[in-house]
Amino acid sequence: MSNSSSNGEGNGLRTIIIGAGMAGLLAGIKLKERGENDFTIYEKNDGVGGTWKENTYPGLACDVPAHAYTYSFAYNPEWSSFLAPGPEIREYFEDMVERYGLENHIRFNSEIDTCEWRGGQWHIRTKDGHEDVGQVLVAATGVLHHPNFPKIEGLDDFAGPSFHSARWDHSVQLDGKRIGVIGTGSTGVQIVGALAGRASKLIQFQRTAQYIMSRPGVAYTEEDKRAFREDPSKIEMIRDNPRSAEFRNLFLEAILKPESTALDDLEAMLIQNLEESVKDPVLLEKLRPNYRAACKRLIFSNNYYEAVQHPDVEIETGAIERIEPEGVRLKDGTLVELDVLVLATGFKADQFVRPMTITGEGGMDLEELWSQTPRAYYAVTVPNFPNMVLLNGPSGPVGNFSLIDVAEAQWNYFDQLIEPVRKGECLGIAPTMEALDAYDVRRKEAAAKTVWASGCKSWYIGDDGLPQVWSWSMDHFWDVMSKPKFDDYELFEAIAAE
Ligand code: NA7
Repeated sequence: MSNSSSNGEGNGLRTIIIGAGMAGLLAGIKLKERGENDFTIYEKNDGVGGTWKENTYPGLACDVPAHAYTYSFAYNPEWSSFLAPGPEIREYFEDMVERYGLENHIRFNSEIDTCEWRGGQWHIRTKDGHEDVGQVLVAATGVLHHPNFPKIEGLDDFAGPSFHSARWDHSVQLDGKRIGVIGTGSTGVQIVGALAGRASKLIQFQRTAQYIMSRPGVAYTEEDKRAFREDPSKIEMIRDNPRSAEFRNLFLEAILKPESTALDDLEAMLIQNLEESVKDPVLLEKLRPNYRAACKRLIFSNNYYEAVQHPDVEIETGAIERIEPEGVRLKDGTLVELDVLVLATGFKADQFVRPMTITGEGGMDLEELWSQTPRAYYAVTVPNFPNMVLLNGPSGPVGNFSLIDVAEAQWNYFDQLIEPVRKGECLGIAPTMEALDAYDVRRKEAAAKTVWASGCKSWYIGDDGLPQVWSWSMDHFWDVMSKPKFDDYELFEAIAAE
């Protein structure tokens, strides 16, 4: 077995990190900060950035304010606007690689196939046969990276170019074309916002109307950037902005207590945005959602309602029957003729580390443990999978918050959790099954009460019909992540004291 990726400089544990997106790079930076250099980040793509590398569609932007979607230890005064465009975020992560000297730790074009806990170590193997061994496994694979191709008959029959939003084909000429976009999630909304006026006809196929929250896309001037450079407290003001905090609290209350007036208030705010923005009464009714606000992930946009009122843009609410070479055939028999077809149909959000095969203590297969639905103790660790952490894993807070803050808190938790292994008190540490089961009971109980479970379809809902996301307050999350409860953990192969 080759262990060629080992940098051999470590004084601690060897760590294998899966994924060079936001969370995987974070793990690398944090290890370096501790003076631990014995780690390798395996990345299936040929560059860093994860979702910000894979998604390149027109209009791609983060809906969390740029200064909040930034590592807490690496502010970026240079963000071009309040909401950063996707390519800029990818560049930020590329800069982080350089700034923290991660280049030699990343193995690109290396997709891990299997991870096996054997003899107190994680043995991994990539698709191209490379093998490696380490004591710690960091699964930073992201949540939304397996494109969901809709089950629509004839999808392959379309004569023109057709692609998923996360696999944008930049060789395709868009200007002056008849473009169809299936889907009205954040992605479909951003694409339509960007393409309105460029296509000769832009038709968005809407199965479900969305609530849209307006959010200004203010561009920062050179003066703003200088101020951010000179006075980081200006950045902090955006991160802790009391007005956003006020909205966050209203939003959280609405999610966690759908019977509260907070949800009515939120809904009223969103409907007001719709009614004030859209003039044509027919279009307005097409865009009026028929479910509770925030049941689906809230969409932030400053240009969507303007875009859908562009004379060349159309919202098609007729159900799709099938795709034909010339375009989309609706159930009522109408053929919507198209030159380009974009599938903004989302992701398989229940995949996490799949399709890797991960085998834990005693040959336990993660797939088996997850046969009903992906589970992890407080979203981070899994019984019988020692020294393994999931960053932004199942049941974590993924809804409308900065996932960077979430990953940083999860890393801080794991960093403390792994201490007994670092000290040589044991070879491995993992939560007990009882602890996971008890957590799951609490989680399901809380999840069933949230607005996410109020009857709409969304990527938050798991196979068990319940939301797969953090269903308590964020304060509870920060609190739980601040310190591991070691009583809920078991140690593997403890080394007897001399
Ligand atoms: P989403 O939010 O999962 O949206 C997918 C969209 O695709 C949604 O409007 C779906 O309609 C639609 N869809 C999916 N399958 C079909 C079929 N078969 N027919 C018609 N319409 C379909 O994915 P996004 O990529 O937009 O956003 C994902 C996350 O990325 C987002 O929340 C941010 O966190 C960033 P539906 O609403 O189910 O009726």
